[in-house]
Amino acid sequence: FLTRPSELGVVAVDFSGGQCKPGVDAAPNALISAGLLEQLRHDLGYDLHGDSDVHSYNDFIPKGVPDPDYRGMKNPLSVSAVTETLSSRVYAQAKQGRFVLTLGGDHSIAIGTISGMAKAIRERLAGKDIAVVWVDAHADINTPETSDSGNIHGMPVAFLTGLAKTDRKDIFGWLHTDHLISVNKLVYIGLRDVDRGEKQILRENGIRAFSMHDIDRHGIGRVMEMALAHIGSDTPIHLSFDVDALDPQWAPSTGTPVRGGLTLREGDYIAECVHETGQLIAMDLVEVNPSLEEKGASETIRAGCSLVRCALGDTLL
Ligand code: B3U
Ligand code: MN
Ligand code: MN
Repeated sequence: FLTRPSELGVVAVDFSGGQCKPGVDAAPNALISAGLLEQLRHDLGYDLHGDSDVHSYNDFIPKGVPDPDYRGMKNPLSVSAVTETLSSRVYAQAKQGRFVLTLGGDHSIAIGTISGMAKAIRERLAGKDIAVVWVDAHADINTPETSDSGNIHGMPVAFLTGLAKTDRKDIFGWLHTDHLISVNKLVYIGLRDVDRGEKQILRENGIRAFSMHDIDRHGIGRVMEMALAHIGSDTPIHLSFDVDALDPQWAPSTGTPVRGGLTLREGDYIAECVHETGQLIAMDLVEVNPSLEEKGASETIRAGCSLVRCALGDTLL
């Protein structure tokens, strides 16, 4: 599905407006300073395009206008404006046949990355849909109405699937059908903190989800077989990896850590398996927040670098 498989479009998104804790905007620089891009270039042989350092996505937040809550959503104008710009940047990279690697930022940015990929692949491959593997402790599928927090990083999947819509052009009204994904091509892995309303949405839409319970029962090997079988071998895959899917033992520096998560090896294994399909076209790494649990920040950054390397084809032998 990639016409230039050794070319990487890097998108570094220093944005934190999808949730309330500052610091997650510093992650792209922290990951790059830790040597991530150099590892991809030197050890894995990728040609890098796009962002080699971070230019501020906060520049796209509308200036001098208030950004009041809308249907309970916090910072709706800002998140919409930033993800709209991000969507067109990801689209531009993907149109050139490159793999797109996005370093977040909070998980609201997936509204931009996945919509941009969905549109580019539809145009390049005669209307083909993309699949999404969403690795996370949370389902991030609240609608504005089911959300208790109002944080948009808990809602991206609802907007991307069309389950949530608004009638405001400036609040996600830029999302068109060619930006959206099908609930049938969405698979979750690692869930363990899902809100009541979200459970109902998952059930009503028959969305395939592997919780930590499923991983305990079947093992990560069998879960990956089932997850990839659900997607099928003819569909390009976008991997959206929230670092909080990992247990806080491995990734403590994140906004909403939940105990009982994936080991680092299980996370790496997920990324390796998706890489091995040859179907992977994009990856997001989100929710690394170096300013939280500062003693664990370097460990969390190292875990993030490892996940990205595995998704991009690093092997143990
Ligand atoms: N489901 C909750 C909590 C949450 C979602 N994503 C994260 N936390 N990281 C919410 O706010 O929607
Ligand atoms: Mn998330
Ligand atoms: Mn999460």
